[in-house]
Amino acid sequence: MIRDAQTFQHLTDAVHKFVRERLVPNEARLAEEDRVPPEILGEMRAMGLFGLSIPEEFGGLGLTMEEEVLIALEIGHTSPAFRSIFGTNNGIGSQGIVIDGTPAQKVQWLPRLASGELIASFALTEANAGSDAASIATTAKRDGVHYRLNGTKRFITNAPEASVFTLMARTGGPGAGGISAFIVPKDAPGLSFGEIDRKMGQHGAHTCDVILEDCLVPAENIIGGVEGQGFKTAMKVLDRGRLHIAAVCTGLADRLIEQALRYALDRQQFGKPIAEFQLIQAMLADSRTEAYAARAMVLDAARRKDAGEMVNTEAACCKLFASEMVGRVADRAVQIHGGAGYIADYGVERFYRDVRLFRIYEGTSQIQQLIIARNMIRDAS
Ligand code: COS
Repeated sequence: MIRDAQTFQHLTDAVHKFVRERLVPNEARLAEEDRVPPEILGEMRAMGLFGLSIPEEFGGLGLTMEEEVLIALEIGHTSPAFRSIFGTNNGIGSQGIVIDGTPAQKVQWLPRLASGELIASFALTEANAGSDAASIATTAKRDGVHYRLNGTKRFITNAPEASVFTLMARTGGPGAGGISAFIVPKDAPGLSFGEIDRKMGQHGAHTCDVILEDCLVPAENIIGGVEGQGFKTAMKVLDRGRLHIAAVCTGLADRLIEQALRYALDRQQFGKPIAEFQLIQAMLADSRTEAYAARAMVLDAARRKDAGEMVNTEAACCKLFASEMVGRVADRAVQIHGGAGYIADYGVERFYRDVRLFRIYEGTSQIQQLIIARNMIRDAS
């Protein structure tokens, strides 16, 4: 099927409406109950949100990177924990299979990920391998028709809900070249979970440890069918993921600006709306400018990716700028709300806590800086 502009516009309009009519009114409930309401999960599945980036031949919508970014800008308008539950199916949880999987792996896993029947998760991080991803200690040793995995993965998004993991483990020597990526079903013998982590924000999205004790995974589940390619798979997946996160940050910044502006227009002090005071206007204008810049960056990087360019630097620039930007925007939104910004009822403080994670996961701001500068130096020499 060739998707035309009209079909995509229809999807964008539907997501826009869904976010405002179904997700925004349930934001407080999501945080309080610490879970995505089950009926909303069903609606997300029906809309195809779990398969946005999975190719059409495997039942997904097969969006281009630019289209995916446009949808992420819409989704960004609400609590990030709503996106989290289907974000891994479109991003880090499925893309290893989409990009590097064998034809048989694609047929076996992608249709059920696209429909949302299965929830995907990405397991790279460990207690002693966060930013330094190439130093993971989890091992995978060939044992007949299986690999035997041992180790513990930490802070794994959606792990408690996940049915299947893209999981990096060491099959060879030290460093990036010794790492392989595996498709690990949650019911693989020897796999168990730690307690759900108690987090600062993004309540409703869950992380926990994934523990592998002589965990047996069929040998055919090694992504791409070859050992030693797992680190590269993870890095490619993260390039896409970082663009996605940057778009979500930008959508959320727009939401917070809208909310802060509305408050500034309503709130009267010294006999007039505070929006008429230039110091408030400066905060609104700075937020608007920075969100506009982030939008332009992420759309440009997405178009480059669609054109076949390697966007390692651009993805890092987008993730760095947009995640830091939404932190400043959320801070100003709290400030414009004054005392009300610190009170839970207004919801701004919840976003202030939620956005803090964007500067950390899928590579900290410092790792993005490192990637950008390293690539600059490489290109100059
Ligand atoms: N696409 C394709 N290949 C890539 C790549 C990319 N984006 N980035 C690196 N590679 C390749 C390199 O080309 C290299 O291949 P060769 O050995 O054939 O030359 C190999 O992968 C190793 O790369 P590199 O030498 O850059 O590895 P480093 O250990 O130096 O990587 C960084 C350092 C910081 C880039 C990496 O550890 C990283 O991204 N860390 C952050 C991890 C992260 O985001 N964690 C969040 C977990 S998910 S919530």
